[in-house]
Amino acid sequence: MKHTISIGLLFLSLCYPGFSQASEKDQSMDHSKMSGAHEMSAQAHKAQGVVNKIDLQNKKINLTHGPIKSLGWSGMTMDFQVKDTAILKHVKAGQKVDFEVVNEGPGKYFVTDITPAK
Ligand SMILES: [Cu+2]
Repeated sequence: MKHTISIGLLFLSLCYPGFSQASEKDQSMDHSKMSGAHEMSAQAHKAQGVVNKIDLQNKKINLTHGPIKSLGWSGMTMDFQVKDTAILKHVKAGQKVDFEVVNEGPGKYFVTDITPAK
């Protein structure tokens, strides 16, 4: 009987990573599953990736990025917002890039710097 209960708890914590974190405001984005470290904002996270699409009108860039350890992210393809589209002038779709991400709240990830990979 005791055995059954602990297996059940293990199952819960494996299937619901948020179960023990109790942070509801992070639920708006998939990344909430990967990290509970969203509180430390304004830090620039360095990453590498490939540009898929640049959307100057909507100030967005779609990137396939590698793992970003400091954010607790694994690699994926996603949209990022940019504040200043001037930083996108030096890169184009299909290009390998080095970039920096700043998290300014749940689901708000901005690319603040992006350059062709060396
Ligand atoms: Cu991502």
